[in-house]
Amino acid sequence: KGKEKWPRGDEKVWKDGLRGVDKDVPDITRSVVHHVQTSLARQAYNLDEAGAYQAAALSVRDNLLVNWNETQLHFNSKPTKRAYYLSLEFLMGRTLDNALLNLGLKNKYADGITKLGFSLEDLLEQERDAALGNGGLGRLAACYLDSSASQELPVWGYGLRYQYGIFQQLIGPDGSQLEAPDPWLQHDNPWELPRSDVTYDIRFYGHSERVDGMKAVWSGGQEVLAVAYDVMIPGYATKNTNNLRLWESKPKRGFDLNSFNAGDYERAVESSNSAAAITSVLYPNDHTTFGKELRLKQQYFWTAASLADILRRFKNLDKPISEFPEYVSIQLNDTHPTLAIPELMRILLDEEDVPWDAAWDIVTRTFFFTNHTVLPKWPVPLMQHLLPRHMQIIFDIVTVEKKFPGDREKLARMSLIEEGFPQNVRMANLACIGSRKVNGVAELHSDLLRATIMKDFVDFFGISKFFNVTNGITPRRWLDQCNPLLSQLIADTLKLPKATFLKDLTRLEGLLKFEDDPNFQKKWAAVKQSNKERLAHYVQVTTGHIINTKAMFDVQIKRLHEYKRQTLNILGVIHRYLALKAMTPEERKKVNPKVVFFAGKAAPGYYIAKLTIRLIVNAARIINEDPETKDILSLFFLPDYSVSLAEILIPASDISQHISTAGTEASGTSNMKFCLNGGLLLGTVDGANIEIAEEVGEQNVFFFGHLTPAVEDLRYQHMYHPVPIEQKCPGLAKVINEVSAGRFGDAGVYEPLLNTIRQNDYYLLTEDFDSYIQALKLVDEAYQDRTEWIKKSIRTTAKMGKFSSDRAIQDYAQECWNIESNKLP
Ligand code: 4GP
Repeated sequence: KGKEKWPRGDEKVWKDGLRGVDKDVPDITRSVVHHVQTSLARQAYNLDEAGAYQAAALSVRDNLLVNWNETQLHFNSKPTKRAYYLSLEFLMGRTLDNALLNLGLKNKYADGITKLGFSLEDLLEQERDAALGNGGLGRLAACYLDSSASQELPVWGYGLRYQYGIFQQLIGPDGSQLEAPDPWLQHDNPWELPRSDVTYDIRFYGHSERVDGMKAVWSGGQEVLAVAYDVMIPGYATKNTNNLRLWESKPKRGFDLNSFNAGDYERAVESSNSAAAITSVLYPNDHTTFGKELRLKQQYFWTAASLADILRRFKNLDKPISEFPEYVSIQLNDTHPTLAIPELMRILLDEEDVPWDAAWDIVTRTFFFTNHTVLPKWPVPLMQHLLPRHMQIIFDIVTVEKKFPGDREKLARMSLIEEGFPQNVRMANLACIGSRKVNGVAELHSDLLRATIMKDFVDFFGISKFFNVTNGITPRRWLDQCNPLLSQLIADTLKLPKATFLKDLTRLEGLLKFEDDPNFQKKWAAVKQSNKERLAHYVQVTTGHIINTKAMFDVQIKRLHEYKRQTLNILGVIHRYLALKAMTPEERKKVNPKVVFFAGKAAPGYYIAKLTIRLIVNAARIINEDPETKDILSLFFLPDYSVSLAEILIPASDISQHISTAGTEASGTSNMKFCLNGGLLLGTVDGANIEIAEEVGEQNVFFFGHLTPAVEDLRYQHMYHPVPIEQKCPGLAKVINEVSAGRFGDAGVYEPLLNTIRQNDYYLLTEDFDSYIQALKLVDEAYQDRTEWIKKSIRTTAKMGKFSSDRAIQDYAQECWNIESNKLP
């Protein structure tokens, strides 16, 4: 870089920006230059994009900190009821852009940074995603934090500060997924504040001795230190700035000096390593990791630290402990934080001297439980070893037994303990019994909970304990940030400031008035086109492929899982490819071109899901090179799916796929993101797809497949009266045979995947394949009439108001937490 002009940008601005020189310099450049000089100890002449990003981020952080401090002061100034969102995952993505948007400083920073010789866009690209989550559940938590702050609600998040987030996904030479660690903290993270003043001792193992009735003393074992890191969560267009507190584990005292002095160095650091290991890595979600001691340790470490912190804050209010639920509501994000229930019991019984019944009353008025998916269990022996006191408390909770003393079968189903070798603790039952309310995440899912796994509890507690909060997404990130052109077009068309609809998404309905306006339709189509070009550019830079942006863009992005049926999609693509191959060149000329995108990670231990990735990648290699078809069909698996990649893919999609077997996808949230950005939905009658169709009108979505009530019967048929696939679904059989025969390489490799369909076909691909292909055909036909398609797209966006996470958070605030908005003056 020797020949580069020194410094970059305007020399005077740099010089003026030096501390205390010229009072007239705009604040922003001055504060960035100040951070370059002092926080980074660098200078204008050697500053690269990474350094400039750090300095800009630190400068934005200064703004956040002022608001954050004021918010805490404001809420501490009088006794305020607060809600706490306990989530083992927060999939935050990047922060700088979001912070600038919410603070209303985007243009100012863009200008200031330009003056310093950089571009804001380039700096945004420097930031690494904070990927402390697996998928929907973690991203939902991030949207909820944004909405809570934006609505000036006193809500804090509590989570873990993993040293390594979700693994980085690479694709190996044979097309398989490879995993590498995600060292997201390698460079300083400007968005967190280490709080060495906020620490708690957390105990594991040891023994518990009953002292007096229901009380006990838990002692011995291992103690580790929980250290807080605070992440500021700015509200949109408000000063209110909430907190996300993440815990890091540390050894309580350095290392073991006795062993060190005796020359046993390994032993000396052993316990300190084991303490630090607790928060070292996020567990990938493969539903088989239960029973891992470290994961149970994570869960206890985090819930215990969070509760200690919440209790300390409550005690500052100087209120009797019986009033705890009047000031504290705690949301359990799935069963992961369920140990908070026995932990609060332990504190109340053993440390606060509250009698059992009063303690249980406090607990069951404090917690609220959201179910997102299947039900984990923990082996009793593991719990007994790691958390002996909590195991005692769980055995002491006999709420249900008291009410149905005679009904053995019912008791067995509802019990916290599942009999067997070993016995298991049923975390969902514990969460349900210990919470004031229980909810699912979409209407269908909540109905299913009430009708199936929670049925006995509905009989026991009454229906009013069980309700629904349909998930939502934040329009700040998922409209304005990811699709600035669309956001601007909407503002210009509705003649409204952006803040109007970014704060009240139902205002988008105003767009319906313009759906027939050819001028508006043209602008709408132009925005989509430019987002497709942005994605094409990304693909070209990352893969070298050039994409036809006039083609229909068809996208499926989500965790790889059998129930989400990426396999159905790829087999559908192959079906299309074979059909194109069978056409004459003349016939092919009439076909509308299509590009299919996949992205998503499979859990490292999930063999079948990984085979699906391999099949997609290898099918792409053949299909994209086939001179007969490559102009009308191409296929991409974009590696290392992340929030930031989703922000590029979603605005570019014409159609997106949400095709889970009916009754298996609790809600889905990317379906909402695509629709908000004017992408149409191809899906099964499942999760939130149903409510989306209710809003936008069924004529504007493409539904296919069996309905939930049929699924159980079909599975039964497959199990006991199997019909060979050639008979059941010849179209699919043909595709499977081609794959099996090695048409896409690797003959034999895919057998285990194909056998899941040939054999009991639990996810019902053979049942839904024909109607899926039919639906794809309808999509093709609809796309021919571009004007009608654009109208559908406008209508879809216009009717997405319900799916704002602002609405969802209001549901929680009113139905559960009983907290109120309180805007900073
Ligand atoms: C997901 C569900 O699979 C998805 O349907 C839902 O939209 C999302 O939670 C948010 O509620 N579950 C997970 C998980 O991500 O880890 O269980």
